[in-house]
Amino acid sequence: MPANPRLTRSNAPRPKVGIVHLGPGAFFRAFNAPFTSEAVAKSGGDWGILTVSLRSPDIRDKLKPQGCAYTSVTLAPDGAQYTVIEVINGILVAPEDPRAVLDTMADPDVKIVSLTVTEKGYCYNSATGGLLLGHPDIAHDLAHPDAPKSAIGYITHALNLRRMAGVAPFSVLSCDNLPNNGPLTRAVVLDFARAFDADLADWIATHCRFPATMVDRITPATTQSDIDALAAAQGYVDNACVMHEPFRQWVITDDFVNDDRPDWGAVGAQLVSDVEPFELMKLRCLNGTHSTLAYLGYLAGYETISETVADPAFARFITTLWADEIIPTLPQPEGEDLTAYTQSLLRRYQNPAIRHKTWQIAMDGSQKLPQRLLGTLSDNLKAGRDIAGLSLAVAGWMRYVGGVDEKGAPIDVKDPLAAQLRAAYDSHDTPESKVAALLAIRDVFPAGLAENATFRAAVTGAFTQLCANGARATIQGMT
Ligand code: CS2
Repeated sequence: MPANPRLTRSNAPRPKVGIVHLGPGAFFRAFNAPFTSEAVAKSGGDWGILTVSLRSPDIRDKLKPQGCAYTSVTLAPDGAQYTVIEVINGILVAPEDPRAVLDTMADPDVKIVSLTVTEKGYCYNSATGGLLLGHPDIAHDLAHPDAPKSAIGYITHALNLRRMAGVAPFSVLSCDNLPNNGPLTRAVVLDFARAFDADLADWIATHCRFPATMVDRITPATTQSDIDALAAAQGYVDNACVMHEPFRQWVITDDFVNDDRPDWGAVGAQLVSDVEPFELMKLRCLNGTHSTLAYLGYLAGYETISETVADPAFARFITTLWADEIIPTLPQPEGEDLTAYTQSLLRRYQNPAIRHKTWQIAMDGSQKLPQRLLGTLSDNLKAGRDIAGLSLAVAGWMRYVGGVDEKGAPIDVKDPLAAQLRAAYDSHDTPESKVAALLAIRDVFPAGLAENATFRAAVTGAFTQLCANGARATIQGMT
């Protein structure tokens, strides 16, 4: 049989580049790029995207040979839909040519710099919300304006080039799952700018805009078998394809420099004056239970989220968690019914076509726990509400970062603090002292929460049970 040809880009005219996007990962290709492509198709505008990988050449090597076109595969329980996306005009690998990245970001035609660089890409301290000035990449970037490494370094130095050239700033659009991601990005950029040049900080504070966003589409990492299945279905090879669920939701604060942005509202994005209630809803209901299912599901031996929630005890557990411990902490986002929202989340998790690995979601827990679980816990403690389920989730994370599963096999823990977490876990023998050692890590647990006696007792009790009985029996005992 002849081999399938590689996907190639059509000859359709390309809009000029108006967006630089940092972080060309699967989520960007499944979410931001299709939204922008549809907005351009519907309402026009020079909103081609130049995307930048801050580290690895992998995605560039996959996208470039196909002219940066790729397939967005929508996986519904009853079948797949294929859309070729051609809105990416080019891709740069920052370490290969930092100057080219800065020059593109400084180009007056670029109106927006958006980013999906994951939680750790912001180099921020979750307790203070400020920039980690001692972070090695930040220290490097302050000393090397021509060759930064971090997203924050690129953004601030590119804004400086625009200021020097008398060009208006771009809007900075964070699309990561962080609380108040727009103001948070503004705070770290201003911290960086202040450490570099106080006048630059003033200029950014006055002229730049940092709209907040809530982004949502479940997008597992693409696997070789996804690429093979696409080739079998469509007759071409696309190494940069992305697989995602049908659902998507994008809520954006409508606050851009010169009101310049693609017409995302025409293709379903919600442009609002206050994103925060939507962000809290999504971070706490979706990401909070995603992480809960990731740790406890992994420990119970489940490979994916859909397998985990196919276990009725787990489905009951998160349903109760939503109702008793999460929804009561939330302000009402306009137009949302929170109970219906969580019911539809459970259906999204159940989609068997989405093979979202518990191991993938378990990554970087030290960066995710604060906004996904710990804020919710603190709110419940203040209000005197139940915390049993959320405490079990935190105990699941603790058991997981210990690095050995329930059968005694090693767990490949991916986390910037992995070594520190493992050391804290291993340097103590009893469940009580292991929990105490982990709660003492201030980069994860704020003092007020870590020292709360009710919380300590609940996490210690849950962790002891997990160690004695395993995750599945513990969950079953709770429901
Ligand atoms: C997940 C998210 O990997 C994770 O931590 O919880 O990527 C989740 O799938 C998205 O936020 C859904 O919008």
